[in-house]
Amino acid sequence: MKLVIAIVQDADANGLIRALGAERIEVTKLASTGGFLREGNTTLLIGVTEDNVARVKEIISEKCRSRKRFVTPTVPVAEQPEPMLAQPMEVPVGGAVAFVVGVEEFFKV
Ligand code: 2BA
Repeated sequence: MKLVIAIVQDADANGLIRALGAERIEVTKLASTGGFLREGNTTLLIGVTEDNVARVKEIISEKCRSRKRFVTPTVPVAEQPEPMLAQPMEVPVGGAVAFVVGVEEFFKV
């Protein structure tokens, strides 16, 4: 068994969960926060048999799209040569970031 840990944007989460559910793939949704943007995102725990991993990856690719966000780098005032120099920069976010890890044991009671 494998555990797919997928970090997705909130806007894609419900569609992705619906698509997984339609194929009877179980999922747990966690509210999470990205360390860089400090914005909410969604982390999904998806436990599947090894032969279902490829299908999960396909569904994630179909349902999650890349978006652009603007961030203004925060530089401590004392370190700014001139306060007006901090320009917003564009960062791409997603489609999704996922880890596939081996599961030593899985049980339900
Ligand atoms: P955030 O940490 O909020 O990052 C959002 C986006 O900002 C990232 O998109 C990336 O394009 C950019 N970014 C992140 N760190 C950066 C940096 N130090 N300098 C410049 N740009 C940076 P994604 O790569 O698609 O990541 C989306 C979210 O997935 C991340 O949100 C984070 O919550 C998670 N994530 C990404 N890589 C991870 C990793 N190796 N381990 C754990 N979580 C990860």
